[in-house]
Amino acid sequence: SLWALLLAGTLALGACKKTAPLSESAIIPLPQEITDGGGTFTLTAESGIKLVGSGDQLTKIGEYLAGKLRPATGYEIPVSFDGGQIVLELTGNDKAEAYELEVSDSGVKITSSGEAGLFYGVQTLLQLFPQEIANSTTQTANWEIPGGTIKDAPTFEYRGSMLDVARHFISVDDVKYYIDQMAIYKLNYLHLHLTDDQGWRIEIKSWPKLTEIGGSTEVGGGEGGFYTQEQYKDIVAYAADRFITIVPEIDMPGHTNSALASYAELNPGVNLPDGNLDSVNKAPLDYEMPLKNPQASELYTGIEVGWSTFAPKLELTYAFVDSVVREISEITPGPYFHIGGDESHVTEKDDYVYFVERVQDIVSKYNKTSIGWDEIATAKLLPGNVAQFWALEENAKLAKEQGNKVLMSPSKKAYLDMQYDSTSRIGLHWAAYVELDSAYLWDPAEYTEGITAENILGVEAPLWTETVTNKADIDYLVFPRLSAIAEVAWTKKERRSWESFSKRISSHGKRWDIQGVGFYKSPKVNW
Ligand code: TNX
Repeated sequence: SLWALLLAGTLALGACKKTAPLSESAIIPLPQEITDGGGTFTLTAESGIKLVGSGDQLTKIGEYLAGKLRPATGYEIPVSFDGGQIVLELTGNDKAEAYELEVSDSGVKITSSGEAGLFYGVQTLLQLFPQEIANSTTQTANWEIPGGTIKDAPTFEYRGSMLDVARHFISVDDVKYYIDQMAIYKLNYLHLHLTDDQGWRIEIKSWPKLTEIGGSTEVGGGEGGFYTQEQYKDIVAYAADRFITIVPEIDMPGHTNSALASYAELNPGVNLPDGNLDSVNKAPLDYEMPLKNPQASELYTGIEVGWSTFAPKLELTYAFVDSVVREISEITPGPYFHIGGDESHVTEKDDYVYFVERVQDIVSKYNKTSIGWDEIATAKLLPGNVAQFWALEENAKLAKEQGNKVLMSPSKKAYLDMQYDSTSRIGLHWAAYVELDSAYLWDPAEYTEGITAENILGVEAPLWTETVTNKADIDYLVFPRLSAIAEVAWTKKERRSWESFSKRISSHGKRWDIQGVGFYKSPKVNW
């Protein structure tokens, strides 16, 4: 009778753990359309993944899914074109991000006309399994998922995040970790802020001192670091396998002290060896170059902004920018090159405009589209170029008036380096304190007056790293806010609610705990 009691108890417990309907699953970002169906699908030791269609990445997507299912289940999960209950069907060969997912007693089917869409279907599927699936060692669990259909597609085409690897250098491994996390939330652009006053983080073969000198320190005086071009290519490829495009940023003409410290001749007021200024100073604006000995600036490890500038009237500046843009463009398959342009407080206004226009031309010569912080909209933008809104609404409007799109990164909502509240152990608060609900409760198309969906390329959440020195710091500031921003970018406004999000995010917290992601346990959520 003791056994009967135990058995009854176990059955009762099992019944309590009944799989919730598909429409109540903790999927983030919330899919656009979910229809509950009868039945459930259970993954077993006999389950496999069947690929249908052809495409370079199809097998990789199947292996990615299997790689996520194998450790916790301990199952073999073969991937083949022959058979399997989990079908990944590629119906075309386009760039579609939309997908459909069907779950029934007999199996799972994900369909898309694009590899990216298929990959997103896989992310959704992974979130349907019990949280134990996040373990790296074998668990005993009932690997059951609810039946029904999901039809999904993103609201905005650009869904990004930024890592400032300049203020504090971030290792290749940590960047890859970040890419893995982004992929879970269907984010598709990673913007790398590769240069700033405190550090130059990308090898430029024709200007080697940039990394030798400019890469040698960071905020607080640590040892800094940089990516070789090979390492950068490795990051690009790792991201591409997760349908994430790298956007490299060289911030200029301000935020350039690390370059100015590396090369004396980039500083305004340099006296050439032959004393002949004409050879470098061919810019059409008149420019009184004070004659003095070439002098590089000092390396900088503080966190003030807005005090450095390239010399916009010095022709050598453009030869330099040309080399940098050329070398980076050659190893960047994505369409965008970020030219910075923020907080150039010591650059003369006319010079600033002239500089931004010439740099846009250089970028377009190398077949890239420029993105710049919103200040670049004070210059004449080339068609297709993008202004990244972070502070000034009038700049967003200038971009719109020129027929250019805006990338939405309002600092009061999307800045991952803002403290959650006054007690947060790291972070800044010049824009706002950004609690999780605040990061969630806004809509890109309604945030700035006059800037509507048709003017918006997408959303990006930047992580500035003045106060961020390691992975634990990244985890703490980024999660759970990045998940909130991802949903703001993906899910249409009418479907979003804080009440629903705050429930779903708690289930993601359990997975983060399993995986050792040191997220911020916001008091707004019942974790
Ligand atoms: C402003 S946002 C900056 C960065 C700082 C950030 C800190 C922007 C375009 N410029 O240089 O790191 O504030 O929150």
